[in-house]
Amino acid sequence: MEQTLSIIKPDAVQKHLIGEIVGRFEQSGLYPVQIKMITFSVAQAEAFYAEHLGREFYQPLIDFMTSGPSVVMVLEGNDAIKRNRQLMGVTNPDLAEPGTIRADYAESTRLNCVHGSDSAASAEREIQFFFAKH
Ligand code: IDP
Repeated sequence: MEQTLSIIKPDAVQKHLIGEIVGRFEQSGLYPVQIKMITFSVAQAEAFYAEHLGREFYQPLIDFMTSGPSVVMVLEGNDAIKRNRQLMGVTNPDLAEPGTIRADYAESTRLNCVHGSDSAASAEREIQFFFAKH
């Protein structure tokens, strides 16, 4: 069993896609084991996306991620990191495989519905970021 961090971003929450997206995960054997709804603060968004500081899309990304509530969850399942990325599709929805979340629902490379950890190291860091034990 492996764990990964998934975010349903503000665009997808606004479009009432929480149930649809969580349903796809569950039907694929990726089960939420922790879940919460948060509105990112600017500080949280900047820290979460620190690796993109300086890129031209960084500030619009921070504005987008702080624009409304997101659903943050830990998904558990076999090969969860890679399989979540497959279900999501690639960053640009025009290039995403048909049937992926981004191909079906994302309206742009920025407003692309979901986040998923891209490696074991990222998954560990990102799960800790949102679900640190106190
Ligand atoms: P990922 O979410 O597919 O892992 P990253 O390269 O880590 O993609 O980028 C993080 C997020 O930043 C993307 O999901 C998207 O919302 C936004 N983003 C990335 N590249 C661009 C871009 O070229 N234009 C606009 N937004 C972008």
